Amino acid sequence: MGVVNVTPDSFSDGGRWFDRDRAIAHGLELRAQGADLLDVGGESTRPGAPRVDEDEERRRVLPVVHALAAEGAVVSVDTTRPGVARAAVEAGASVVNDVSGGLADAGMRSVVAETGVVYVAMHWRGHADVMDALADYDDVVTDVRDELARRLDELLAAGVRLDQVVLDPGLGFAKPGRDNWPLLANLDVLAGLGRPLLVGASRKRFLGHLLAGPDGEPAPPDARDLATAAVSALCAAAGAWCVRVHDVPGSADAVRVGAAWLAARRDRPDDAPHDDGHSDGHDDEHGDRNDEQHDEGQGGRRG
Ligand code: PMM
Repeated sequence: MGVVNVTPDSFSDGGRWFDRDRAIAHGLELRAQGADLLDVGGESTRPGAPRVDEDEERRRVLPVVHALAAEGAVVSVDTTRPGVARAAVEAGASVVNDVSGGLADAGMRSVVAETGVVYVAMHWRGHADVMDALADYDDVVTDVRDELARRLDELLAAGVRLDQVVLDPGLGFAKPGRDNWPLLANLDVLAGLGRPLLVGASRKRFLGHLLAGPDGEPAPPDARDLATAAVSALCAAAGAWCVRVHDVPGSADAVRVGAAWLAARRDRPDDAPHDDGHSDGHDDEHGDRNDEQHDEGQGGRRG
């Protein structure tokens, strides 16, 4: 999933695609680079960001959704507002990406049920202006899992079909740096809820802190793309359905690596003999395996 932020103030790409025509061109470029999905958003969710007026959000996203869908792109709308979601679906979006998982406005659930679109329900505890104060967990992995399970129950109770729902741990949302790694390292616990997972690690603060220089200053957002790609590979190897990223080429390749890794694990029969660490001396066999790998690799999932 490639990110198209039609905002003047996102932390990750602050205003670069705020102009409508540039946003559309950027979306098409991300698709050409390998994005299967384009996520169009008109409201920044960076910590502390103020809310955008609904009319302004519509003005930002709807023309971009319409133009990208008209070009044949699969478009997702990143919004917490049911009215914006419905209008975006009418303009051609086939996925609604709601960072609040239906909590910001419960009316979102009926829009999702009525339109039948794919719905990404992210783990969320409050809007950007207050979320940093809501980061209190007993155990972040089980707490996020349990809260996502409640979101799922609420959606089903509102008439949403189970197969419409994708779940997302909401990295960086009411989660300081230390809380993001256990979620990434335990995606299997979230996958236990039985729904596909979307992961949005791209350029986030916790990667900036990880990559801090000797002076302790976090790496800036545009220096976090290689680390983002590493996370994308690991997510794909863990079976994630989608990664949401700003830099598509790196993550598109990374996701292919992770998907090939996962496929190789799944292909191995349970009763295969364990490697005892000794070579059998058949070097040709290794050569054959490498050739197979070079021929394969088109079927992997994309970033
Ligand atoms: N992160 C951001 C915005 N939308 N949507 C989902 N589903 N998951 C995320 O992690 C997520 C999101 C914030 O990043 P941005 O400001 O760079 O778009």
